Amino acid sequence: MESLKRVVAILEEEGVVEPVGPLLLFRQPQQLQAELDLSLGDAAKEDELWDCLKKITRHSVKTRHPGFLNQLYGGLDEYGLAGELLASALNTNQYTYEVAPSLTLCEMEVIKRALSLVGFNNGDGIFTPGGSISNMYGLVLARYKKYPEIKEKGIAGMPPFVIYTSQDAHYSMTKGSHWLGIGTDNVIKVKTDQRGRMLPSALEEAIELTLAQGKVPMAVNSTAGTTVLGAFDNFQEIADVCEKYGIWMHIDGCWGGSVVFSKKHSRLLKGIERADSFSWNPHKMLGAPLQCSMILVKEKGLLNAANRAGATYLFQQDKMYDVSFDSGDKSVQCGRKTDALKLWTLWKARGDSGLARAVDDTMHLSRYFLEKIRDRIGFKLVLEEFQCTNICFWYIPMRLRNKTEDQAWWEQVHAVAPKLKEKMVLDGCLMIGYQPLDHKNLRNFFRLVITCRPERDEAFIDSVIENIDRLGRD
Ligand code: ABU
Repeated sequence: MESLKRVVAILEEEGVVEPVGPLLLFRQPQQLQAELDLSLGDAAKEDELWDCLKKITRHSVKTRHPGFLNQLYGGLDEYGLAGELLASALNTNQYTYEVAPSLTLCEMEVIKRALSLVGFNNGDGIFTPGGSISNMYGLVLARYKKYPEIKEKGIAGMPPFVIYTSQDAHYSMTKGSHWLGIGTDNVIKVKTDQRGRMLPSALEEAIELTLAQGKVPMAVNSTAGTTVLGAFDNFQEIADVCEKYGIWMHIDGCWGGSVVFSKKHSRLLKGIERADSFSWNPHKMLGAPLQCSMILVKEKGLLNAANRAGATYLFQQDKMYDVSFDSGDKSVQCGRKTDALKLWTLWKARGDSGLARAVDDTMHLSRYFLEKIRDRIGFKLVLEEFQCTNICFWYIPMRLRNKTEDQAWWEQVHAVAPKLKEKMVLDGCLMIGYQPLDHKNLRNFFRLVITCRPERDEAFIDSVIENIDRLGRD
């Protein structure tokens, strides 16, 4: 309890609880290394330890600061934090009912409700250590469903498997293909339209090519909320293609899956119930503490069949309770954090309607920002409309305004975002991510992301625009 009190004191003193100061006191890595004595060896004196932890906190990014608009996560739901703290303090493992009785039931309830929102009526799911792993589960299940013997025999001697994902999709498919022995050459990046949505016709062409090459189409990964442009694929049309060719359909809903709560915006997810698996990260839009990710599967029993190893020291079949409540063999991990509790707590506190309101408000604010910068001098939109709460734009400083937009001009615009980002970070008022999109021939642009937490208002969004203008002055 003494430690907990000291942690709370640090959080208060260092502006984590009420993030009113700068969102970061930036130091270059060597400078920070010199300022923080992090060396390990002899036991530290108690005061030295706490002083060190205070400094670590001081030099951490205050992601609860409203100016943190940098990633697909940000802020922190206070109820989520309560669940996270409790889970950490309980310090147990999600794998068996034996060591996590009530937490097992929490995970089951959250998964049941999530399955019902996605429209998987007799499905299954588990929490995983993050979206990339959730997506990898999708690939493992796709392959197991087609060739269950792979579990015992391995992939030697099999024809090459091919995965289809979009040019705008998250890179986890590339990483997953390597880890699963599929190979990154066998990940086809299907062309997208201008807004970043996978083109179903291009998907079909790619599948035909795979078949002509004697390879095996394994899985299609479509996306609900792409990482940069926030695009939602057309799930109905992609499901038609998957059904036609008998290919597993996975949806990476890690970012945009949370719109499922909103009556107004859930139309973006039309057709998701036709997928075979779905990944969702409430630690993104909803502000659940990192990490909070799950894989949802349409077919009950498949997770267990694919991953089961039957360790007899852990999953004894003659236990004193119904062992179907042991979830551990559905997972590739052995030890598994009890991540469900933080989402259960957050969801229980806010209710479906509270979460719907949070999503709607966030969508509204992103539209407000979009309309505010649409015709504002110095701002140039990457797209006319955005489907999610990522709003992408270039900032055009005074010296580059009203000039011909030739290659030399774009070279200069490309250099603006990193420079302006540096100013934001050093000023401590804002953090907004930037990136190029090479496949769309787009030079560095900002991606401002609004999440449900902390709650922001229109006045704050106005101040963001003013701050960008102030820092972007030549
Ligand atoms: N896992 C994708 C998140 C990347 C981002 O926060 O921008």
